[in-house]
Amino acid sequence: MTDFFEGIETVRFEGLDGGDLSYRHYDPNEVVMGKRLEDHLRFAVAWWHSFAWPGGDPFGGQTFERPWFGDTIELARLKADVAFELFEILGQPFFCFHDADVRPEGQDFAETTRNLEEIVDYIGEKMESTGPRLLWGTANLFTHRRYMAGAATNPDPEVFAYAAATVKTCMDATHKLGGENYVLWGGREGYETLLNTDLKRERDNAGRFLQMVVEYKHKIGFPGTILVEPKPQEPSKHQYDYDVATVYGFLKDYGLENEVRLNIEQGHAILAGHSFEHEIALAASLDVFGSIDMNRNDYQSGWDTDQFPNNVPEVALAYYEILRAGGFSTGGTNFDAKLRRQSLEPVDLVAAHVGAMDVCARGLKAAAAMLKDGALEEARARRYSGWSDAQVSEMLRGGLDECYRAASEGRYAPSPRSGQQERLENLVNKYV
Ligand code: XUL
Ligand code: CO
Repeated sequence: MTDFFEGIETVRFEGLDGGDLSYRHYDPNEVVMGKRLEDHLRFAVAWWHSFAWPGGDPFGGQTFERPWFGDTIELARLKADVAFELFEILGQPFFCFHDADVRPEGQDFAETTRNLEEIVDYIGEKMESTGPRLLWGTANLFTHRRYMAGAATNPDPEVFAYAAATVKTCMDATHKLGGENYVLWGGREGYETLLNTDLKRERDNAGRFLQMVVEYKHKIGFPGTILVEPKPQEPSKHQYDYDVATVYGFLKDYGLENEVRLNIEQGHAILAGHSFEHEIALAASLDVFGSIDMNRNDYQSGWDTDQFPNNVPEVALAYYEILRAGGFSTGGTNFDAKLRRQSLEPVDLVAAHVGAMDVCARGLKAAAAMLKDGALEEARARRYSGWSDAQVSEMLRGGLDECYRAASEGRYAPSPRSGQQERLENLVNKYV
């Protein structure tokens, strides 16, 4: 036991009148649509933001003073101790990590790998004795200076190889810990300027890299899902995994659309000019939806602010699409969210997650109520009901000539109908 969270009790569901550090909406055992809320939401804490991030911004460095900051195995163990204490306080069923979040960097690849293996064993013991599971593991292929021009898309093949070797060690670690997914976010897989970039080669190299990941997954028998996390820019000016549509085209090009699914993040969707629910709905419709990184971007700032979610109507629409798609299978709700840099106290870390979990629970329950009500789905079905008409398949088969003939004969004389947007929005507001 460390003393980091001293005086902070385990957080419990207390209902609407509950205290500051209680769940007012998230009762893990509440059954919604035949499933416990905990099993619907599958919450995860992100190691990088909660334990590794020092609180810096482009104008200033570290604001957080954590007793585990430093690059030694002993401090990495202390960090893991505190992490598992937070999971216990929150009752979090899952966590996620990058290699660089949990282990110190060594002098060379071999030492770095030994450090990772040592700390993964330690984490494994803690998982066994306390219960939380690994939602996903991933490799940090963007912080170290060797990756400044990308990893899989680096102009230097030695960096490609180093990154691939690192991914192998992270997949091994994820597999060993029983991880349910493995994530690849293309941190610097993009470019700063086209003037020095061979775009076609870089895209092909990224395709081969992902094929190698999938081949290795099958080789070691990793049963989890490989997930790609789209983001349009930041840190690179342009990133190849721009958004769901772009990644889907990429997967098709490299024959991976049945092997890889998507991890969709609210803030990344906003940066790409989409809504979170749009990205989820599109992935679901293409049958590549996997998991979500739940957070909130500031709508004015224009960068990835990674705040904890606090907007129930938005979150409800996201979970509405997830429930329509049948809910999570191996995926879950990972809080890829960080404290504001002035939120110095250990209790701030607890409160941030408590609030976020409550927001998600409210959102999911609202989404389930909207589905149960059925009016939205009925309105959608009514809007497209013309497509079940027999003459429609004839029209589709017949091509332009058939459409011309039918329209000339007056068989198609469309009369515009209301899209009913305001009425549908009113319906949503009934539940959020
Ligand atoms: C960065 C981001 C990452 C990924 C994992 O914007 O979202 O934390 O989720 O590498
Ligand atoms: Co993310």
